[in-house]
Amino acid sequence: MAKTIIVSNRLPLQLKIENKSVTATASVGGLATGMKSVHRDSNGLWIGWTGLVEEDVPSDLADDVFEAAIAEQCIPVSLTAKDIEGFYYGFSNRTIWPLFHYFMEFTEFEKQSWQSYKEVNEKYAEVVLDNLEDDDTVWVHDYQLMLLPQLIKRERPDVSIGFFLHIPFPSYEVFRTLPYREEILKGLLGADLIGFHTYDYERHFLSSVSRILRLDVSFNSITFRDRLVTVNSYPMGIDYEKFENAAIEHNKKNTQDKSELQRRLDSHLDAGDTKMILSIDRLDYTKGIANRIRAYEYFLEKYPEFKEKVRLVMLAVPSRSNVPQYQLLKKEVDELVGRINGKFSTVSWTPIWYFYRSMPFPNLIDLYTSCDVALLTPIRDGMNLVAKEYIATRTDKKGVLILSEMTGAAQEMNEALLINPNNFEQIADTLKQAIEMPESEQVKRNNILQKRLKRYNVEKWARDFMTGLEETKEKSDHVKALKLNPTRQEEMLNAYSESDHRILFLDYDGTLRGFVNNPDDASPDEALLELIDQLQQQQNTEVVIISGRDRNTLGTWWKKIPITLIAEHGVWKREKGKNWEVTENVKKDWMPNIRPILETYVDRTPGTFIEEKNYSLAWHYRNADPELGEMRANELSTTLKELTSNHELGVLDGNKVLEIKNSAINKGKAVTKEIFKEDYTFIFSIGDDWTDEFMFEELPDDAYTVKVGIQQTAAKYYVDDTESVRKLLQSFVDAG
Ligand code: GDG
Repeated sequence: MAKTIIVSNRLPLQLKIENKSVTATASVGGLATGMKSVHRDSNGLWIGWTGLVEEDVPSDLADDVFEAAIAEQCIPVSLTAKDIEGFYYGFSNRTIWPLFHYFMEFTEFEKQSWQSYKEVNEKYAEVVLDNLEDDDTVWVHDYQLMLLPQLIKRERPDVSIGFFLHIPFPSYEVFRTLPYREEILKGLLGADLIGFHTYDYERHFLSSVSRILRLDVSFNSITFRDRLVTVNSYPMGIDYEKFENAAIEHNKKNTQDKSELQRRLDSHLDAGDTKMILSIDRLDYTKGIANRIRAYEYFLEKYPEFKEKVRLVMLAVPSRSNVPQYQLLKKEVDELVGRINGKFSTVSWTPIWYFYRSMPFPNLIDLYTSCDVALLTPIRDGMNLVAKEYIATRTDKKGVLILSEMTGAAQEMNEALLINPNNFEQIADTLKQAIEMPESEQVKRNNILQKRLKRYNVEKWARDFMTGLEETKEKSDHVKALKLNPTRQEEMLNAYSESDHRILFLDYDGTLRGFVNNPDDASPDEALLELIDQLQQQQNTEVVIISGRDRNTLGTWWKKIPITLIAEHGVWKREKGKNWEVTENVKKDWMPNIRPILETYVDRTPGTFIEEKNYSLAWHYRNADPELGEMRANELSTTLKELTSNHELGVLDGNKVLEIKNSAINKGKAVTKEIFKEDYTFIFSIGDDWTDEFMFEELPDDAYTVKVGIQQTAAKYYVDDTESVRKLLQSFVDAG
């Protein structure tokens, strides 16, 4: 049975070695819960690191560690202390983590840790490949494993691979500073589906792919080599029921069943003296903890009436304490808390309660349910699940969430009070607003938030991603079916050899000749002239070059070769051995009206230019900045379509070119006229862009239609590039 393999840096397990025996307990984090249906219910496997380095596992217990993991449907990747230093503390947490969270000043570019990152990704790949069977699906998680998709795809191109990034993907301007940016992007593009928490991260990624790798991006699809990669956003939810139920159970407890922490909290709550403001995060510089404390200080100064009336309950969970910035942050937070408590405390009041530790889940619920306000102020955060968990535990729908707009969660939680974490004035005012917010308003806001969080829970997130991955596979299968593989090519060559009357329609740019920056420089090279000449010399073979180019250029380039030329999508024709003639009676009176519009786009988009043909105008944007070019092309296309709709004019979206021409003219019409003139028994057409689709659609079903490049098409087959086109035509010549 086909299975899903989940891969993440850490396994969802806690392994302990005590008294020469190994015990494994499943951990219950958000990711593990979300993946439960994929992992546990469908015979899945989870591959990752156990948390124990090789040096810490006595050799006689290595098998036991493996067995303990297997019992939980997990397979360990064995890593050394050196691996963890270079790959995890090094490249993952001193390069990628700060850079992707826009902390460029903390980002270190160390060649050795990059080396270790590559080696460890290879180690993961090895374990995945060892466990991979036909039809399995792989879902890779997070920034520690960005090279893994490509490492798997390289060995197993048939396997469907998904990747999800749990942290932000930064803007191109930041990402481009990474020395290994190409490798990282190519590593990720091994996946068939790449998921992000928000549309903004998706947009940043697409922008980097288009600018750095200069690949074609169409909406959310990227053409990478012979594959289509889909990119989409899937905001991660929480295990809503788990938090809601825990809160319900918590609220039912009588005093003796309550935790020690809750009893202490109650003694303050019952006295009704203070409102509690909650803050929970890993102690990480991205979470804006120091800023939060300073903003709280500012609040107490700006609104002194709240002294002794509020308390900040701050849980900071130890994290990555091997990395210097985290050690410095710990020191800074300790000092800030000490200073502020020293400054404001009274005999009966401490403004900040600070816990630097991890708490068991029931205590987390104690905090969530006891605090009137949650103050979460990350400087950057991929999503922030704490915000969602706080809302899920508010069973009476009271409580106010103050949330940084720099978190992914803020995009879905508009009913929270959103703040800029750098604006102390705003945070202080918002704290006041939260404390004074009428209960009816709190209920109204939380009602909406809860409904949404309940619907988009973590299981739905995992399901949506898996469905997206299946759909991506179907989409690329559809395109893959068309690949002109050796068997299909042989069948085509047999038909070619057996035919006594053949016609070949060949598009020029992007088909016979690769694209160059200046279209005037794309004249046929000697090899191409020779190839086409040999082709036209074949018995009973009609060769037609059919292009959007103007007749002068085509005529000059192919002067010496006796073939038929069709120019400007079918307006002009030069039959073999004859002169040019107009085949369609077309108007040109629209040109003076449209040209000025194109000129404004040339002015506003550096690198673009207008090509004026006899019966059409073309705006080329191949040399423009890729994103700006696409954006302007969309804009211009919409404007032109509105303007031209009543004038029998059409706008063709070609390969990096928009062409405005009479809509009655297209390559489909032109080829139809040709094939009806004689009785052909082998019809072939090949082309790369949208304008060639007219040919593919109009030609009879038994015609051999071939698209150059992998895209949705009406053609039957596709080949990868212009080099393959030439090889194919050469095989016609050889077949005779
Ligand atoms: C990364 C991204 C993204 C916290 N303290 C304790 C405890 N927790 C639990 C919370 C919550 C989780 O840890 C923290 O999740 P966050 O989303 O807030 O933050 P990161 O750890 O930075 O996670 C983040 C996430 O991945 C998912 O994609 O949202 O942006 O940075 O679930 O409840 N749990 C227990 N004791 C604690 O003391 N038991």
